[in-house]
Amino acid sequence: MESAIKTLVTTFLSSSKGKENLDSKSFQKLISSQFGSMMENAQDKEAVDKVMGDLDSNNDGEVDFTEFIILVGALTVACNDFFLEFNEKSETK
Ligand SMILES: [Ca+2]
Repeated sequence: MESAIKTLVTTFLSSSKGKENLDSKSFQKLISSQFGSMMENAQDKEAVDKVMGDLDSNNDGEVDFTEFIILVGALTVACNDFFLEFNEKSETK
């Protein structure tokens, strides 16, 4: 878990080039490079802009680390649900 947290922080900081916020271009780059297999529309700029708008809770047009973690949390929950469902299906076989 510690290494997962370290990866989150370093990935965010390398995408933001050490800044506290990701602008829309950096956010799109991070999403398509890191979540390409999890998010269907990772290459679609409009779809990514919508996700970014939903995350940007303080409406400053950028995504800070706290806002970014909400997305990671939501994707982690979705991933967990998928595996739980998968296990249930394989157990009933
Ligand atoms: Ca923001």
